[in-house]
Amino acid sequence: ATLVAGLCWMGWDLAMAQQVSTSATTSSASINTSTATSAASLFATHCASCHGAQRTGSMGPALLPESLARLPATEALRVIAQGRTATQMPGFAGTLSPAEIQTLSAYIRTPVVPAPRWTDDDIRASREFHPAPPDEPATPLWQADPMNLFVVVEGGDHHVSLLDGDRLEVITRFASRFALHGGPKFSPDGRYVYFGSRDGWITKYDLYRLRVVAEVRAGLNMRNVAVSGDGRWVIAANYLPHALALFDSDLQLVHTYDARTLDGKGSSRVSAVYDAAPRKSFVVALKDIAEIWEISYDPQAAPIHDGLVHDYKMGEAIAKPGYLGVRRTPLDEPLDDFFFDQSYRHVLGATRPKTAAPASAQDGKTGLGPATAQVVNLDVRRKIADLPIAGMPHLGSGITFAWQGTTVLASPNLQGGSIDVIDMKTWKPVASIPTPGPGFFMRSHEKTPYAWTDSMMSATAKDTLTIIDKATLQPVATVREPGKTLAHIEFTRDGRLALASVWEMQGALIVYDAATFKEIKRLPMSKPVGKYNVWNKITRSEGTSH
Ligand code: DHE
Repeated sequence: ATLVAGLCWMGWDLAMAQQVSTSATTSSASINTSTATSAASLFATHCASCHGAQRTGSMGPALLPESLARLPATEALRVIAQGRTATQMPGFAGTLSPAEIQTLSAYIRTPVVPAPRWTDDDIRASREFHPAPPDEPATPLWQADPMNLFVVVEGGDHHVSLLDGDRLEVITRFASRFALHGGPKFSPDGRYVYFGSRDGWITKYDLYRLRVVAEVRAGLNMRNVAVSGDGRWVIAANYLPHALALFDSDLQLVHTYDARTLDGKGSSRVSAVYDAAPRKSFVVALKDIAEIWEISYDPQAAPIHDGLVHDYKMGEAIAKPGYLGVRRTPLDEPLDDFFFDQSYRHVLGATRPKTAAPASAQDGKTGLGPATAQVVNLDVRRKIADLPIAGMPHLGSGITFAWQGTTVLASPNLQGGSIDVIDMKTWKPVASIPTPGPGFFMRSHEKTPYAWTDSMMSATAKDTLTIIDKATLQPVATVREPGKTLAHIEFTRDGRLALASVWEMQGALIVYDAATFKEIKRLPMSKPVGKYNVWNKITRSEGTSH
């Protein structure tokens, strides 16, 4: 009963849980029977609600030997005891004894038998499609500027609010899948939005007709989704299985790409996939293989013919050898997180340190090995520069803007309180802007002189947003929500208003005047983790995430 309740709480129905091609039976290869029983019970009590009753992942990652291959045993013990910085993983040192932590650490390295699988057939069987009624008009059910809508993901009770960015009123609010993660992605005309959940669901929602069009489970543990610039393709990056899944715009599976080395011996979690619209391609980072992949959706794509390439044969779907094939660029190390320059010729990527900071060091600079960051040119297909960023850069949240005749990248750092600013011509640092503590997100807009960032990873300054003058690279103001977590900013289409989240269960969206920094309006929301403006997203504004 507890497991069923847990599954339902996680947004799974039982039928769906049974579709997972696995059994919860645990091998006793490395632990004896009675220890296995107590390990399973410890897991069900403390871990299953986030990591899935069958360890196949949900809000937390899958806890299977397959996905923990790169995690040293000592690190697993440390993470269970102390938690993991920059994630939702809490520490259990105060709840569990050292022996229980040892038991859990061994348990998650014990294979689930048979191994969890999520096949193409599982993906296809999971799809639900709700075609439009034949006489449905293609007009919105509401009156508002369709380009100034905001989609607000409310993580507290797993809902999404659709906000009119002019009137600052909620048009509708609907239930989402459990634990959406990453930015939702819009179709090029801004009518449809695609959400991705940590446990693998993609939902296509019609913003005009206010209804779910299609849903599919792309994997068991998913990182993010991307939509092609021509609106024809949707692609999902998975940790489990180690694969990308490519869909048409109505979420019919077209192809899965195994994240494997060319010789087939190594496989990898997929860190993230992004659309590079000007290149008509998807760009893919792999967490365990030192390669970056580019998958062209340009029907005129040049043939792929060097030795590094694995050309996926998709039968009739491949009209030309380069079309929807994988072009591999070898790197020195795998990438966790990356960002494009405005031309999309360069990828700015970071490899996170192998060991995370202890929770107590969140405001400090201790406990971490160095992160490495690099610039890869997608045309010449090699690393062209090292990026001089210390700590734990969060390049995925970076923004670019013009500064003193050049373009700079500004990126938050998950460790230490500063914003790194890099000249994108020379790839050299030009400033390190102090903030009161480490932050996660950064935003600006072409029509505002300021960039806004949070310090949500800081115990003492999580309630403060820092506003930075883009001309002087100096902090000029702060806004605070004392004692609460204040984070994730997005601007209206015209850049006049900045919307920030009070990240609490009884939270709110606060609307600030972007010139005076005065609060204009406050809308109650349930932990509004992120908000996304249709116009800023579909025009790939330099101040927002892509
Ligand atoms: Fe995220 C985006 C990776 C933890 C909230 N996060 C992203 C993206 C990546 C990423 C690759 C870009 C995907 C996209 O938009 O298409 N996130 C990671 C991690 O590796 C990390 C550190 C560890 C993990 O557990 O996955 C991580 N992320 C978190 C959180 O703990 C956050 C704060 C809370 C949560 O809901 O999980 C969180 N991540 C977000 C949000 C975005 C995001 C709100 C979209 C930002 C945007 O403005 O586009």
